[in-house]
Amino acid sequence: MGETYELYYWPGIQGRGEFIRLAFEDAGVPYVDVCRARGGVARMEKLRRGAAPGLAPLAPPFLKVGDFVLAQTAAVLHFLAPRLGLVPEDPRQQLHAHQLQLTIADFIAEAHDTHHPIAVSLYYGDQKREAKRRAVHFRDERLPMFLGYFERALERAGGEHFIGGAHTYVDLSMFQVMSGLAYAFPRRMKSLARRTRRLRALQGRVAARPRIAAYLASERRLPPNEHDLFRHYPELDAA
Ligand SMILES: N[C@@H](CCC(=O)N[C@@H](CS)C(=O)NCC(=O)O)C(=O)O
Repeated sequence: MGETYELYYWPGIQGRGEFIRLAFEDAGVPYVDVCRARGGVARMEKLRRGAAPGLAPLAPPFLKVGDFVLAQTAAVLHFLAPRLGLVPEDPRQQLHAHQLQLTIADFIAEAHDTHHPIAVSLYYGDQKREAKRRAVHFRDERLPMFLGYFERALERAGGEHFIGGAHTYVDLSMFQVMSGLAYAFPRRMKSLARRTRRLRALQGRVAARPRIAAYLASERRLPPNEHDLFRHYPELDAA
């Protein structure tokens, strides 16, 4: 293909776009974060309405390379990773990476639903009571369940990396999940610290990778905020 990689995602939040940004940043491969420039959101909306040939994306993030447009975070990473050197060549390992990324997608959807349990079209303030109820179950049941699964998967893979002893996009994505959870649920994540030793060590190793460290210190890395997927509402957190 050889063309420019264009990433389409909402400006102002890390969101699901961040999983794709981290892959480009870690690989040191140039990409255009289209919506961060003037007129970018309008271009994104045109593509959502079907302006490019072929299948139109339903929701961002999506990637455009030449006239090929691809949506769904996990599918975009599955497509990009071999090109960016972020997954081994073995097709089974690529599918296991994809499986883990899809599980991450399930996990972050549940994290999001703690602050929007009724509808994304409503403000948080309009669903605060339901959010509190939902957050109890997320903190007590779902969060330990997902984190336990990922901690065990990392242990079974040797403790350093999720796939084949190699650094992959799944390691990068897990860094993002752990960072987001630490921001949104600091008290609960602290109480789970002993049960997430390997995941926290992985988070530290990814943050220390030279290109990732440079990215995190740059203006390109947006600060977390309460419009994002991971939001810090103290009333939704508890040890
Ligand atoms: N399963 C999709 C979810 C995409 C998604 O929910 N995108 C959000 C932003 S993070 C959005 O803009 N949704 C618009 C909508 O659902 O109308 C993925 O993983 O990429």
